[in-house]
Formats: sequence, structure tokens, C-alpha cells
Amino acid sequence: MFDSLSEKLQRVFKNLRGEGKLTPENMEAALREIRVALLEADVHFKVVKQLIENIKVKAMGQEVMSSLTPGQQVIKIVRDELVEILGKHQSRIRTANEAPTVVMIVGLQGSGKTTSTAKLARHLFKASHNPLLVSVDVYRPAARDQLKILARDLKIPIYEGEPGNNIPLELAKGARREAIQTGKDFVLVDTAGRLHIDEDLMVELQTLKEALNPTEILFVADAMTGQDAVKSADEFHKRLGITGIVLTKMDGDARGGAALSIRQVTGQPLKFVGVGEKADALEAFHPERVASRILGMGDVLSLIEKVQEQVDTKNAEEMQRKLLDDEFTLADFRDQMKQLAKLGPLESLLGMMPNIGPMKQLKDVKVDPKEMTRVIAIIDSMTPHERSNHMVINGPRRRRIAKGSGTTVQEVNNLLKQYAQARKMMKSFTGGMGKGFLGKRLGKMKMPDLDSFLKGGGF
Ligand SMILES: Nc1nc2c(ncn2[C@@H]2O[C@H](COP(=O)(O)OP(=O)(O)OP(=O)(O)O)[C@@H](O)[C@H]2O)c(=O)[nH]1
Ligand SMILES: [Mg+2]
Repeated sequence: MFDSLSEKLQRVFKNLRGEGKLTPENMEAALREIRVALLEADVHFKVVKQLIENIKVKAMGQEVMSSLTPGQQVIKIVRDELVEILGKHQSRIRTANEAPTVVMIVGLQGSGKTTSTAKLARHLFKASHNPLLVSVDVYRPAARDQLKILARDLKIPIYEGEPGNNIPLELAKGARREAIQTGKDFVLVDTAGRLHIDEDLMVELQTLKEALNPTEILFVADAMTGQDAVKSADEFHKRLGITGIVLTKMDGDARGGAALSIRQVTGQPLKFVGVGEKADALEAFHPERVASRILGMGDVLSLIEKVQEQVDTKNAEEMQRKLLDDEFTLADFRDQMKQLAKLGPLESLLGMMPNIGPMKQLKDVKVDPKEMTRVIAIIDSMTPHERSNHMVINGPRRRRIAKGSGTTVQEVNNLLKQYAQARKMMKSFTGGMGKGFLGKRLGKMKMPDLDSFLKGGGF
């Protein structure tokens, strides 16, 4: 859903790349573009104003790291500020000191209250809780049946009350009583919605609040309605005192403005996002992950940190020289494998990569650590001469190496093919290195040039 905002921000960063350092002039231009991008994404104007102000102060202040390029500096600042307005830390459901914890789910008509109530019940159940559901939406025909069907599908108990009883307050109190009697630790109360905020509904919700003393009042907002969602959240908060927000329909093509504004405007945290109609389509809201997603760049900063921690820069420089001079041997290939193994599971590294351009394909790559060990064993079984001259490895030599390493000729063949490919690929990486995003930071390490990913154009 943040695609368009992502693209625009990346363009800003790309433009800054060409600049030697941040100056008031180039920063001014970048800020103007960031501002337009945010407004076009339907972010609340006050939030945009604050955000731009903060970015400006930080970019011009002492907090910038001299080791980063202007593009990187701004990315880092924007990211930090996004995390700040999104809420910094993940905000979980709070529990009452004394069970059951009562959670009221409120919001406008059709925002996704009933669906979210069921999703939340499932979420709690998976986390070893024992929720009890109750619907107090006695106005819309079949509203209570809707929750009943969802509860039945999820095999989560629901309180239905005495036949004919359709007084919201009595239903809610009955549910709490039953929860105490049957040892349930949560009561989730699905409430009625209205097209607009109206007095009757507010009075009813206030009455429920007073009687139930809920630990959480979650406001369910439809992300597709953009700033209207933010506005109604704010009004509900003023009348009722909400404690958190569930933003639904984030799987749709909402521009993201609601997600970026709602916490700042209401002062209440986003706790969950709905990403589909099914019961499992609920995600805990992680500000950091969302900020990275908005920047369309995965968790690049942690990636840089991780690589820096592990990689021996001197060795990397030497490797690059060898690549350029066509001296990259099988022995070097083995050393690279060992370095890579030190970085930990490759999947987790790939997960931090930008989800754009050619990196998209890398997302599904699975690397078997056993495979790496096998590669190392095969190369260990070669003679030093073979390691430096892969061309001499003929049929009989392949058979000998396979035997020596406890592998098959097929595996030796595969490895030689991989090596040839790696040589070719790494050579094309190193062509653009030395001046790029990671290049400057890491000396001349052989890594895909992230700058070209930011450019979106690939290697
Ligand atoms: N795509 C998508 N659809 C959702 C999501 N959450 C809810 N919906 C759909 O939105 C519609 C309304 O959902 P409900 O849960 O009935 O909304 P409500 O707030 O209880 O509605 P009222 O009780 O009439 O006020 C349903 O068709 C849901 O399937 C979501 O996260 N993604
Ligand atoms: Mg409903």
C-alpha cells in the first residue's frame, strides 16, 4: 500500500546521491519533494509539517554521520522520523490486573469491527489465551449471527445471552460473568457501528465503558477512508478515550496516509493492521518494519551493520583486486563461502535487502548451510594446483575429488558451474563498486551495489 510513496521517496534519495554533501540548497529541494510525496500519500498536513521540520533540524544539525553519503544521511533521518511518528515501539494488547481483560471494539459502520474482533480472538488464542466473544450489536439484523459464525469457524466460545435479550449492557455484563465462571482471561466486545458519529451511539458506548471498565478500547478504522479514518478516530478518542487503533483493509490500495497520521493525531498507538478478510489476516503493527517498507529498502541499515561487523575489509579488498585481475580462484571461492557462513543464515540477510528491483527475486532464495559445507569439502579435496587452475579439472580429477570429499561427480560439476557463475556475477558487481552506497562504507567489498538498487535499475 505504500508503493507510490516509496517510489517517490526513493527518487528523492536518488537525486541526493549525486551531491557531494548536504547543503541548505539541496536539502531544501529534497524536503520539498518529500513534503509533496507525503501529502500525495494523504498524510495529515500537520503530521507532514512536523515531520519535515524534524528532518530539517536533524539534517542540518550535528547528528549526521560524516561517514554516510548525503543520500544515506537523509534516508536514515527520514527513517528515524517515520519510526518516531509511527510509534517507535510495538504496542501490545494490555491485560487487566484481574482477569478477565475486557476489550471493547468500536468504530464506524463497516470499518471491520466484527471481522477484527474474530481476528483478535484468534490472535489471542494462538498466544495461549482463552478469549470469550460477545456481540452487543443488537441493531443491525444478523450482526450477532455474523460473529457467531466466525466464532464457530474458529472454535472460539461466544456468549449469546438469554433468548430474546437484546440489551447491549446486559449482554456485555452477562459475558463478563460467564468469563469469570468459566475461567476465560479475555472478553472481546464487538459493538455496533453507525454511518456517522451520533449521540445515541456515543452514549451507549460510554455506558458500556463505565459498566465494563475495559482495559482496551480499540478503535477500528478503515485505511481506505484515509483522513476520514483519522478524523473519526480523533472524535471517538475525545468522546470515549480509546486506547489503541486497528487499521483495516491495509491490503487494499489505500495510500497510507491514515497509517502515518493516526497515532500522531490521536496520540494513541496503532496496535494491529488488517490485511485481508480471512481470520488470520491480522498483523501486529511494527513501526520499524513499516518505516522500512515505506522506504522500500528493507532493513538496509541493520544489513550494513551486520556486514560491517563480520567482514574482513582487507580481505575483501584483496578479493576485489583478484576479481578485477581475473585471479579469483577456487581457493578464494572457498574463503568467500566461509566468510558468508560467518554472516549467519543467508535467508535472514536477504530479508533485510531492499524489496525492489532485482532483489525481489532474491527474496525466495533458500540457502542450505549443508550445501555450503559440501562446497567447502569439495574444494578442500582439490590439489593447490587445481584450486588455482580450475581448467585442469578433467573427468578423472573430478572423480577423485568427489571420492575424496564424499560427494558425487555431479556435485563437483555443479560446484564448478557455480564457481564460473560466481566469477562472472561478482565481476559485474565490482564494476560499479567503490563509489556506491555500500562501497564507501565497506571499502571495496564485493557486495551487490545497493546504490544501483536504490536507482531501481539493478546492477
Ligand atoms: N480486504 C479486507 N477486508 C476487510 C478487512 N477487515 C474487514 N474487511 C471486510 O470489510 C467488510 C466489513 O467488515 P465487518 O467486520 O462486518 O465490519 P463492521 O465494522 O463490523 O461493520 P458493522 O457491524 O456493519 O458496523 C467485510 O466485508 C469484511 O470482510 C481487511 O483487513 N481487509
Ligand atoms: Mg459488525
